[in-house]
Amino acid sequence: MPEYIPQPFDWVRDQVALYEGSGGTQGTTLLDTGIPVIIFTCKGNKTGAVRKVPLMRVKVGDGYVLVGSNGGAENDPVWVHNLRANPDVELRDETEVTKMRVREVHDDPERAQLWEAGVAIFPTYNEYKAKTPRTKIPVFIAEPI
Ligand code: F42
Repeated sequence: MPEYIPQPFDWVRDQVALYEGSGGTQGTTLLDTGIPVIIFTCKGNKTGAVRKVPLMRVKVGDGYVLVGSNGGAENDPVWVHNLRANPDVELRDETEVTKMRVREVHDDPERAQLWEAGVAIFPTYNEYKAKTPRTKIPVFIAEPI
């Protein structure tokens, strides 16, 4: 079994530990915003390690939108590379853990629809879009296998 390597950021690592450690009953929102969060588990494309990534919970039908905003940073989050290499993930939404396959969505109208679904949950995505020099913030959809 590959080893789990936690994220280097304390607040993220601690959220994953509380969320998963409580079986999805605690630590399920973004800090004190009350906005719900999911965690996906993927495989590191370089280390092969187990990686766990909390993201805002953007549910569309029985799928979830994964937005690579990375706080508006100039570079994509590296989990994007993991998903492009290994699209099979486990997605935890509170107490539910589901095996899902991820696909990147490049083209409108689907991409625009998924982006709007994200902004409806977390308007700050539009601030990140304005802040980042990246031309496109990667958008994926995770769908049950
Ligand atoms: N990030 C978002 O981009 N969007 C969100 O909606 C979002 C919401 C959110 C809610 C709660 C919370 O606690 C965090 C949230 N985040 C959100 C932050 C998110 O969890 C990530 O911290 C952020 O997206 C950055 O992702 P990242 O994959 O770039 O993480 C870095 C910090 C990281 O973990 N780096 C590791 C390291 O050691 O530096 C390497 C991780 C990794 O996957 N390595 C791969 C491997 O093989 O193991 C290689 C990757 C490569 O370089 O190809």
